[in-house]
Amino acid sequence: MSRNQNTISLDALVVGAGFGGIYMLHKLRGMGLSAKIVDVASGIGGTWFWNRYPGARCDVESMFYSYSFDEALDQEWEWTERYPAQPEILKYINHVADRFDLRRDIQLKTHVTSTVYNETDATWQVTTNGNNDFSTRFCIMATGCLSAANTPDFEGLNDFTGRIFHTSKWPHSEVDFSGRHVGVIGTGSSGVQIIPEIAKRAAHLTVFQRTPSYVAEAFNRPLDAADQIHTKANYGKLRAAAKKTFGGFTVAGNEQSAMSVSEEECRDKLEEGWKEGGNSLMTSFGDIANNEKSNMRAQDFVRDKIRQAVPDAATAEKLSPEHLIGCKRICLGTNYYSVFNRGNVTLTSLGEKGVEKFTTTGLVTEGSETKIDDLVMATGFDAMTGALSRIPINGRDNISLNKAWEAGPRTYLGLMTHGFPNFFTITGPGSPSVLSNMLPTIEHHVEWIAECIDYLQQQGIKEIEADLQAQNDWVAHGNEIASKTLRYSCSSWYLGANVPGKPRVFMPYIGGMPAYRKKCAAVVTAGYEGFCLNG
Ligand code: N01
Repeated sequence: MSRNQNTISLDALVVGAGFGGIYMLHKLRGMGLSAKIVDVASGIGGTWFWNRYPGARCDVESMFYSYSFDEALDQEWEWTERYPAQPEILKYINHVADRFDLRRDIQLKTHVTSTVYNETDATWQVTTNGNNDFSTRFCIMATGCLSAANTPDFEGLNDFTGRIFHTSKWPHSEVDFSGRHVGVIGTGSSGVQIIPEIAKRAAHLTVFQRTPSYVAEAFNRPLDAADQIHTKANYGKLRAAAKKTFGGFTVAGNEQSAMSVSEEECRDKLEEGWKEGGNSLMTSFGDIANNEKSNMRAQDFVRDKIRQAVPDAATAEKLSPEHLIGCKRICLGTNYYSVFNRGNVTLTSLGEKGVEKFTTTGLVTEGSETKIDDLVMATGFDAMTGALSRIPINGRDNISLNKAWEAGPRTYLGLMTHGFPNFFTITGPGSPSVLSNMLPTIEHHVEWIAECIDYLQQQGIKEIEADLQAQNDWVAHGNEIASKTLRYSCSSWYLGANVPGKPRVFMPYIGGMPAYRKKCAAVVTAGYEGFCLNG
């Protein structure tokens, strides 16, 4: 029963005002449906609203980290840099919300406290901490893959008297590190971006590293007019070509095996990829991600780059990863490694015991205390499932999503879960999501969901739900192909390995965007094969 006086009835409620939610609302409106977005944040932007730490930047090129659904929008927006910084991305999504007059249906500062399916009238009852609840036919979770912060439960953290920050919940006002002793825990993508920024200002920065990362040089640069004009004139063609690539990125890459060429030729090609910047290193050859020997050549290449950037052999050694390259998501940095040449930066490798405990004045590692004024946790996310598992979601027969997913997420196509009718997940686990360029991937899901809802309306169908067998087959297929890849072999957040107690299941679908798009389209053509359509 609802605690609040007001319950707003809707055709569709979208949870999350990031890129997925914003486009979903626009689409639903266009179909003449009553729809709203709720988001706990005080502004729109999803992950880009929260991750406003110094240095935050996207590792996908700006002109393709943008919506494609409106040609005029494509043509009018001017990106300023090759890789967009967080403020520019946030400005872009705010522009989109205004341009399509979406704000009047976005309810911010509203936390969804539960989502329960009422079988009697086939509605989702969504309660919030705000002044109103919702009763909605369709519930669409646009809660993001990397939105729930992973905050390790460090012993004694509450005793620490200094300032504590998490990269994914960064304050809105500028944080001044000048003259401070700062500790950063975490050297993934967020750590790699924030560490050089803090180093510029702090009196001293200690980086606490559990696992070193492979960091490719971004070679970010301002976008000149010629870049923009060329891309804008060819947007359609370029976007269509990107859709044919594994991850929906613009760089198609070289199909050759790194082992099919001499060591010298291989290095030259990797050097070309490195200089191209960004992910081009990984696409220098077609099999870096799935042939261990080819992977080793790319690893050696980056380890040499580290030694070149960091003359102190002991530090270079500590910075050199040993795991397979690309197994964890490769980071994109700007002069990351050379920051460790600075006199005010210390790299501390965490031993077996990790961070042993916090004291009032610092943290203890390998039995000794490092005193710090400020702690920055760049410890990542409870990826893909965290945002959903933190909301009580109960479907048919009152089964909870957490129970249904207790051995790892189970979905059909990453779009729906058996037992949860009319409940969609945009870029949910079981879809390519984080292994692809999120913007076109989000658009694909939004358009699939919109088409599905339209079909249900046209056909007078009350409910759609993933068929259990189809879901089981999809999960088995996803696991089977993931288990054959090198990505399966290391402790990454793709596997949930960064969160203690989380089931180790490879969560994104690793069959590539083209195969995935084909499957989603085939399902529709076959009358929503693998889904149960009721009533
Ligand atoms: O998080 P991460 P992230 N004690 O999980 C360490 C996207 N993103 O926020 O590797 C000590 O990658 C952890 O150590 P380990 C992108 O998809 C993109 O950096 O688990 N250390 C690791 O070093 C990315 O992949 C961009 O051993 C602990 C770090 O914290 C994803 O978000 C920018 C620890 C976490 O790294 C996540 O990136 C930012 C503990 N208890 C993010 N727990 C760009 O577009 C964790 N760590 C460029």
